[in-house]
Amino acid sequence: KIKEQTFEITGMTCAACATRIEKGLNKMQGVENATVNLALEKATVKYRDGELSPMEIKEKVEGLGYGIVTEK
Ligand code: 9UX
Repeated sequence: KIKEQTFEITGMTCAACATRIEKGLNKMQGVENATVNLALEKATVKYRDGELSPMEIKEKVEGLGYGIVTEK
């Protein structure tokens, strides 16, 4: 089953930050599609439930050096 989760991202200061996060997330096993909006400071991730969890997504983004909070 595919789920979609939105996250608030902090610490992005240039457009390349958003691209870095997007590429990092899209490389993860279980990610269907990830987009990052720099202006809105949001990431939207479609992922395959059972292959990946929101916690792993958070750990990935934190490992890249940004802050991340699950929305809702
Ligand atoms: Mo821009 Mo972001 O030079 O990690 S890529 S600040």
